[in-house]
Amino acid sequence: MKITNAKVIVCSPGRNFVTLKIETDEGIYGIGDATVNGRELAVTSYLQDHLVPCLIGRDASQIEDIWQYFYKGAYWRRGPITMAAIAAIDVALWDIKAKAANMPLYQLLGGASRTHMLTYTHANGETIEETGDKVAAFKEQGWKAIRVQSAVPGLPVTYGVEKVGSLAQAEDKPRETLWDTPTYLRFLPKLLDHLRDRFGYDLHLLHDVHHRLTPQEAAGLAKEVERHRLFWLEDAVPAENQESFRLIRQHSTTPLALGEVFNSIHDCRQLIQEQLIDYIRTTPLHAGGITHVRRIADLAGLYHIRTACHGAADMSPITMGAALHFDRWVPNFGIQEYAFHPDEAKNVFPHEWHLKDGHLYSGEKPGHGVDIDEKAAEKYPYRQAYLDVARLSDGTMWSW
Ligand code: GCO
Ligand code: MG
Repeated sequence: MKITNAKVIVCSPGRNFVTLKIETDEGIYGIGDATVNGRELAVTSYLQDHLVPCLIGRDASQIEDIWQYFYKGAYWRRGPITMAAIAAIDVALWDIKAKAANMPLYQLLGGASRTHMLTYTHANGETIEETGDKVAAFKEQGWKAIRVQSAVPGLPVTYGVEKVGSLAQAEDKPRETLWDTPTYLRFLPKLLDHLRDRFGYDLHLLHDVHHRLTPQEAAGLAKEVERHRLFWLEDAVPAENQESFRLIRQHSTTPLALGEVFNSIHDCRQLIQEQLIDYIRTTPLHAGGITHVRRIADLAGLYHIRTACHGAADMSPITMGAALHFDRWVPNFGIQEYAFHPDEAKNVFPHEWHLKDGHLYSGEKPGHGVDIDEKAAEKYPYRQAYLDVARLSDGTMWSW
């Protein structure tokens, strides 16, 4: 089966998405997501200008060889742009292979290990009470796991406490926000105290620190919130330095998750092998597609670490489809994140996966079950948008 055409489609149905569509001489096509939030056009060019010309004419069934060809062949290995571009090709090729086999993708991966996926969503409130009310509403809808974020009093903007699914900022420059660690560290336990008092312990609560603490601060926080029995504390520390998680581990039993910004198994090898984390958040987009995420999951499985695919709304419904087929198969599944795509995105990317009672279902259609309506996509041209940046009150740049 020869690849006859591959095109990159950039659209903004509520937010920006970069899609690769691969066509074959047998009339079967597949699609993959290449979105890197805030850097969309870099990966678009990487695909269009550098990978697509080398893809045409190749045998679509050689997924592994094509992955290695683009990974080793670049010479400049790894990095989010390279790995997202390779992922888009990889996911589109798995889609084609599964459609050609007339099977849902999870069957090709080895068959189902479960029927449906435990999923968490986001309760974000301006106040502790408002966050609690949102948790109550999700609980009512059947959700079993909820990530809780609340505006930190005194800070003008807090990560996560924004309209769900919206573009970060449709502006020509990133918005500058303010961060203050001591205020946050005093505040978070109060939010969790309120939620445990109100809802008890029969509900999974998660929290995302979003890379803002030092290892020593994170160790103190993880120890203090042990009493709240979190499902996890996410991205407590920026993880370029994998060893820094040793300090947190030595002081606390709070489960730790990270990896949404990782793009390779080498970013998490030490974290996994030293058992410094409990959940690995790599997803089949930013970490090199199904082919590479499967390798990470297998390594993690040896060390009792479970998967937890990143599922923010800045990855298209295609990534959610691919992730759900991966989740359906992976033996060491932990949880899946879901942050609701804008309605316009649902029209551009018709999909079979669906939500019921706080769980996601992959669907049974051949392939990954997600399509693109190219006519509908044309109605939503790309808009420049950046993620926020953060500074301390004296102007020092901080991690957002
Ligand atoms: C999460 C993430 C996101 C990221 C976003 C950046 O846990 O879902 O932290 O909210 O901030 O994906 O593009
Ligand atoms: Mg996160």
